[in-house]
Amino acid sequence: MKEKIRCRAQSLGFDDCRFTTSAPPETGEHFLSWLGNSFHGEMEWIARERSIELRLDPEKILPGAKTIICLAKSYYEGEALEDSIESCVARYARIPDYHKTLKPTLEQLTEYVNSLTSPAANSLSFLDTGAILERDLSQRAGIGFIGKHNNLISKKLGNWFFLAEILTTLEIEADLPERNLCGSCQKCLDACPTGALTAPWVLDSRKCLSYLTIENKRDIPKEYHSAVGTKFFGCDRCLEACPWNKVAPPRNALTSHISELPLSTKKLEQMDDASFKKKFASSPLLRAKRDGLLRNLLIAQKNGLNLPIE
Ligand code: B12
Ligand code: SF4
Repeated sequence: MKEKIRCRAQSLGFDDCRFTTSAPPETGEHFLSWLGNSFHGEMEWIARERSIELRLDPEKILPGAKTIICLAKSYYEGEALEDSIESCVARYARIPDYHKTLKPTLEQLTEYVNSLTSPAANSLSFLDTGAILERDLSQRAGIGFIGKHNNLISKKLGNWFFLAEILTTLEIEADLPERNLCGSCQKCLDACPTGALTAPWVLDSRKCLSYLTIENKRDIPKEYHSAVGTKFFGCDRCLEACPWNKVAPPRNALTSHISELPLSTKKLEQMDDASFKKKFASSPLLRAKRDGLLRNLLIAQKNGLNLPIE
């Protein structure tokens, strides 16, 4: 059954597929102390009682669950041209929104998993937004190890990949966890321009440019404006610094959609929310909303961003 699922995952375009049990994640205590320190900032959804309860015990999400199928999908598409508009956006956001593009394939795989037994298994799939500690469980399944920058690093993919999971009532033998291979390397911590990585494996979202430019709906505190530089959506500096990326060849052909977006402060100012939603519908940039994107562009522009901004 394991090989069948792996083969189907591969034919659907996933770059890795591994298995773990549905037992609680090992680093629940870390998650609780992260919340206790308010490192989630204003992402209140992650701190709700029910969200915590489910993240600490996947079996509460699906009673009778036995296995978690962990999947990785690379988004590494080679290097963007220096000073191009793509280079000012986090890599994951240069391509159309993975929540939309990966969902149909994840659903196909989930249906396939259910069809393997009679009576059919019961399964639920997750892609970023579910109440599940994706990195933790994926490390236990052996997809990779959690780096000091908090991201999962794979020996074959580097750190440029999305995670997705299928929680299922099927009982499948677990794979071995990956061991941590960071060693004494601290390049990601040194690369962070805001000190958001307050210690290895500890991220204070309130200082993280990914949070400040995407999730945060308020002004970006002045003290971080120069750190934004010209990168107006998300941040990849800690990920770029990881030496494990040297082993990861580009997996996909460049499919950037960024240069087709109306990324002009003037155009954004003239746009109402409905037309913004329409124009940015398939882009991850939608998440920042019109006001957030405009806020970011104005800061980046002050820092020298020289793009089609009229
Ligand atoms: C909230 C969130 C954010 C927040 C908070 C980030 C954070 N570090 O928690 C913000 C907005 C800042 C963010 C940013 C980014 N995110 Co995000 N995010 C999430 C989300 C929705 C939840 C993460 C979470 O639960 N955080 C709480 C913390 C405490 O949990 P954790 O990070 O999983 O940490 C665990 C481990 O670090 C471990 N641990 C802690 N200490 C130690 C110590 C040791 C020794 C060990 C071994 C383990 C260990 O315990 C923790 C708890 O279980 C996940 C999807 C999901 N459902 O999991 C995506 C997710 C983590 N994000 C993702 C991505 C791609 C990003 C960005 C790269 C996007 C960008 N370029 O701008 C950045 C990276 C910033 C960074 N350095 O982490 C991917 C990561 C893929 C990967 N290869 O790891 C995910 C998995 C989404 C996906 N499905 O692909 N994100
Ligand atoms: S994403 Fe940027 S700001 Fe956030 S921890 Fe990494 S380097 Fe620091």
